[in-house]
Amino acid sequence: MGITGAQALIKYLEKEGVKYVFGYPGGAVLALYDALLESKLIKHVLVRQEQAAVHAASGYARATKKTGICLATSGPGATNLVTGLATAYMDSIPLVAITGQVGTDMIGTDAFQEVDITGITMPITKHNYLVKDVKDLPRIIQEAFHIASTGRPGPVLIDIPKNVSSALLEEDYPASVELRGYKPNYKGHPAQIKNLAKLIAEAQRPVIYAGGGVISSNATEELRELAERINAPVTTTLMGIGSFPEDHELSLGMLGLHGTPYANYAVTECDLLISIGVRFDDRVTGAIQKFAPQAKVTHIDIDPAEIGKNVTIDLPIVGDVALVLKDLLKRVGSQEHHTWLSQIQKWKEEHPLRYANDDQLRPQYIIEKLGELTRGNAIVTTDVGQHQMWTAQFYKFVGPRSFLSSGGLGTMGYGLPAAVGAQLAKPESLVITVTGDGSFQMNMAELGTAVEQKLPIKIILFNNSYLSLVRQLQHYHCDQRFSGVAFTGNPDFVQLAESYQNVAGLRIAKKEDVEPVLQEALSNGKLTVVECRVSEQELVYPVVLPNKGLNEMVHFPADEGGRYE
Ligand SMILES: Cc1ncc(C[n+]2csc(CCOP(=O)(O)OP(=O)(O)O)c2C)c(N)n1
Repeated sequence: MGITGAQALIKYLEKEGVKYVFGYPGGAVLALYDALLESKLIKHVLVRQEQAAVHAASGYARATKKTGICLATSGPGATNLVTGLATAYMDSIPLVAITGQVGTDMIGTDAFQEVDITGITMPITKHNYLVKDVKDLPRIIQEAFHIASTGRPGPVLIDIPKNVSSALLEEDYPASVELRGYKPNYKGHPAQIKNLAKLIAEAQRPVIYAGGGVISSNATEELRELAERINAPVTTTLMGIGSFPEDHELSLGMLGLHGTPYANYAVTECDLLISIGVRFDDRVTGAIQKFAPQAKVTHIDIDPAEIGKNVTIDLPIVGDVALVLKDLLKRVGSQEHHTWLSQIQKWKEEHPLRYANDDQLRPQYIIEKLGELTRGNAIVTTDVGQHQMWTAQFYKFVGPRSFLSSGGLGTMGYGLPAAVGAQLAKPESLVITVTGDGSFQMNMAELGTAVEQKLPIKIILFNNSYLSLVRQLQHYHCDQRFSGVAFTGNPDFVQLAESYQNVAGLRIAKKEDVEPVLQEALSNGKLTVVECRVSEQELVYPVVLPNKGLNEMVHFPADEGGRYE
């Protein structure tokens, strides 16, 4: 006699080294939850809404490089995963999502809680499966883990009908994965690598443009070695933050829409752009015809579909970033670029990242202090909005997997559940969420999950009672007609925090509070919400407006103290 599909699933998850399953139960997954009770190796984390289960699994994966797992019931449970799956897909995060489905004989009948989740998630998963026969389950689970974590990582969904979970199974886990038609190319073409080395040797004004691919391939050491060897400045995308230490003299910080002025100038003026694990997102390029106009553009990426997608590439290399950089390092010698680096230094001095550093409470100042107090030794998750951009600009990240944010989809509600996943993955680490009052209210119920799991996450909440990044867009694009962006019904967030057991609620209302309150929050060992009362009138600078090139950015208007009403 065999075991049930549900028991087999749990056994194989154990075999894959799964420690946490983030989930929410329902009728279609009763057997899976029942089998989960027997596991000594896997802990179930009950979230408050399925979207948070995917985000938590994603936070876990981003903090560790391991595949994150989430579990939901059929129908509404499954559809609640959609935003999280799209978020993970856009950011290439390895996930396996398991959903329950109505019995195979009921599929297509509009049965209670039936939804075609494989159809719905087709464009937002790397691959998905509907398991029609329990015999296929072992192979499918193994393939799902393989596909999620190899090549360009991504989410994979497995939809398991009720009768499949309860059917008996004799099959065992296959010894190895056999997937025809799926063979990621890891080793870059030697001739192309040689050509890149030649372009590097000839370049006078090189810039390295590093993205999330550097982090997902664990290539930060190689990146640093390359930058130092060829004496080239490094700018990162939002997803690439942490791939290169921002306290390094070759660091240009982030480029693009809200990037640093010096990164935007350097990319516009460079003669060689060494793009590594990036996707030439529109937030990075600005007007595409004005992007890196003087440069030979080279691109290293594991995913051939990325090459030439948005920008014409002079020299493509398809392969794993770490392996390609290792090969490249064998071929490039030391270089100096004195003139280029002194030009960059001049830009840094003339156009630093700025904000009104006056006696008002400024969100940028809070982030800067947070960076100083933690010295980059924390995992910081963010939500989406101005606070996210200021965190990217002012925190000064020094290591990989320390900045976890929804880059591609820009998903509000990501920060807290991602922090739950990251803190479970790294119990010894300080985990901080920087959020806005809009984003926080999308998933603040996850405070309950964090309480239950006893996670000492620090939530730095910028409360301006506004959706202020949208307000900023309306400032520029709608002639300051502010529509649908003000909250008048916000709770008292300090009281809200304190309504949970053993959660601290703190408040920062003026500049002098910043250091002492942050210090208290960072050292109290508890789940803590720090509400920072900031102004909705603050704007993120610099900003590249539509159809403009990166060098045409709007700078911080120094004399106006950051206010423009
Ligand atoms: C789920 C979702 N809905 C809508 C948006 C559009 N959006 C982008 S930023 C933003 C405002 C965010 O406000 P808040 O979280 O308070 O952050 P702030 O900009 O004030 O720092 C909105 C509504 C989004 N990114 N995600």
